[in-house]
Amino acid sequence: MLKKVLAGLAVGLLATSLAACGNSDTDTPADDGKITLGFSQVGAESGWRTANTQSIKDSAAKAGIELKFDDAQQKQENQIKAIRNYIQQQVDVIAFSPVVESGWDTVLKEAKDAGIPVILTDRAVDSADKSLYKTFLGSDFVKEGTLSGEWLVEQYKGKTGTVNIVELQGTTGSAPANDRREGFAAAIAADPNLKVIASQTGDFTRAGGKTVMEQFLKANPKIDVLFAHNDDMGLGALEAITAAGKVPGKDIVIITIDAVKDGMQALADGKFNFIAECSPLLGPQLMDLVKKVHAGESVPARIVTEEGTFTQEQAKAALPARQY
Ligand code: GYE
Repeated sequence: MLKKVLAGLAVGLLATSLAACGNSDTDTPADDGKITLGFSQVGAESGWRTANTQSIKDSAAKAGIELKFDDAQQKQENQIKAIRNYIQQQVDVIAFSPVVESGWDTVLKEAKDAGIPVILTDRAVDSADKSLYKTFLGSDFVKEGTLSGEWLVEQYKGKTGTVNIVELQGTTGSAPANDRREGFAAAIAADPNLKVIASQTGDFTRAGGKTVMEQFLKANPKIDVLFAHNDDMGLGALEAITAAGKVPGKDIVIITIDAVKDGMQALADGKFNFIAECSPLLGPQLMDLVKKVHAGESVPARIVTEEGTFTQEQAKAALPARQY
């Protein structure tokens, strides 16, 4: 470790001359025998993301993997920059959670040409060339949307009259926003009374959820249901709903996705009505995959996270043991 720090210092001081001589053996990431993983995280936009970052950091330490971590602040350009840095530093493996689905082919090709395997975690890319990454570990977002929609259909079974739904979408162009929207829309199509009357992005943040919900409430006198693509936007929306003199969970039925602690608390308190779970605890599986791809072993092309759903009663029961 000390050797690495000193090597790092020397590299810093002599950056120009070293660059001229090419790579020095003393600063290659693998010189202490550890696998080096470069990880580019989306940002810190939600409770889910905080738990995901913690899981990745904890499990890297536990697995003895040297982690280089970068927070892209929800910007694709920052992620591309981080990935290019990891390529230049010749890390052993690169993993990242792509903020949006499109626009990754060039940088992924650069990693491939440099012989560095790439693992996608949490979110997918839409690259047609599947050889650009080794595997994708994460949730089935379409299913989360479907389960949310199916629950709603069940609630309004046998009832008459139009049900006005507003939707708080996740980050525009992100896999979870695209897929959750799609799954939900397909499920509620089973009941023609269920109508999405407004749908807009709140960027997966509490602040976004609050602002957009305020606009929804102003523009629509009758809102029966809110479908928020994550807990945080739902939590932000609670403030707007209360401020508008309505009772969340009663006047407006609220469905969210994630099941982080604050969301589960709102569900147990009767402010939310249903949550489709999305697990952020991807770290341990990711580290296993990192070891395998580094060793040249083959891994499944897609690994789907296991998750369930929660009603208010189930949230009350699960809350005391909830880790995040
Ligand atoms: O649902 C949301 C976060 O990509 C699954 O990103 C993740 C989503 C999660 O900001 O809370």
